[in-house]
Amino acid sequence: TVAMLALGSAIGLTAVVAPGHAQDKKRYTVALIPGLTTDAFYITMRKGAQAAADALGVDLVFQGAPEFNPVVQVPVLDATIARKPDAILIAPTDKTQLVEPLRKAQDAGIAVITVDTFIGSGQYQTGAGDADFPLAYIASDNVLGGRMAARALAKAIGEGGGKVYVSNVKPGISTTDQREQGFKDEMRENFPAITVLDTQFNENDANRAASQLQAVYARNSDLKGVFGANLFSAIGAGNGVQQAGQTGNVKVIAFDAPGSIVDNIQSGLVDAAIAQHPAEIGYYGVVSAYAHLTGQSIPVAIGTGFTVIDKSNVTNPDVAKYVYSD
Ligand code: T6T
Repeated sequence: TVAMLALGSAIGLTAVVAPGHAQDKKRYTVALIPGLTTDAFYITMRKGAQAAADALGVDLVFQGAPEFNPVVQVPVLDATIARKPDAILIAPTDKTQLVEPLRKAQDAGIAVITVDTFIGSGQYQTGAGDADFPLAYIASDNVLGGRMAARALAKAIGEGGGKVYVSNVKPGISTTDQREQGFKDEMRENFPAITVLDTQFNENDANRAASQLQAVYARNSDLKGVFGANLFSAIGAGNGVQQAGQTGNVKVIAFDAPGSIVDNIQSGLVDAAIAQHPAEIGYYGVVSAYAHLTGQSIPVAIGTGFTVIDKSNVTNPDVAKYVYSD
């Protein structure tokens, strides 16, 4: 390099020497902790995260629990903190129960970013409250998603109105709480002829969501529709409608788009699916972590989009690419 610099100045060139060689560059480790491992939504998020990690030369570790539950997620988080990654991307499974466990990561000097779900109010880096310490929140706009589901269900059941309900996971999860809120607000404000019955909570168990559908239908033979507020709620609600022999009669709007959604839309069991863009969430999660670790400032919130999939567009490749990888 010295000889080249000398030669460069001898012939009047300005040598630009990069600070350090590729092999001196620090390799960062980013851990991604999903809500649960066996969920097409998080499997797709992982793919996006891996694509960014490959592009940036980051080591990505994917470690999660088999259920969407803080009781099993917190030990995974503790074990991850003990391995001292440079950053943790996590989908917290509860708005309050993950605050203290995540503070431990922050205290250990690990950069914390939440993906999909948030802790506290989801307003980070404001100096308010005790859960604003994560650096960024990267996710769908779930209130908007709930409103979109309400509009789709209102359209599916037609002008006359009628009874519908939300099949949901459990209270305390930021995403599904916001979807239910957006759904109910939209119905109240814009579709007053539609009655929203009590929410049925299924603990992320599709079988439970299916039996609940049948129980609600048994009590309300005039039930017109159901909004499945996440992947398992929607699959379960759809199965319940099918088992009750009400395919096409009780309309189903699904949040999320696992592979099975294509058949269910084509068969008429599901009217529309609101697909999130989980690969984008994973991709921007890793990019944000890397930017922060290398001294850049990063946006405190990044919103990713939706694609509404229905019979009219399900075979279009520009739409089908948003169906999740199983
Ligand atoms: O809907 C997604 C995710 O956004 C939510 O936070 C939890 O459930 C899913 O993973 C789907 O199962």
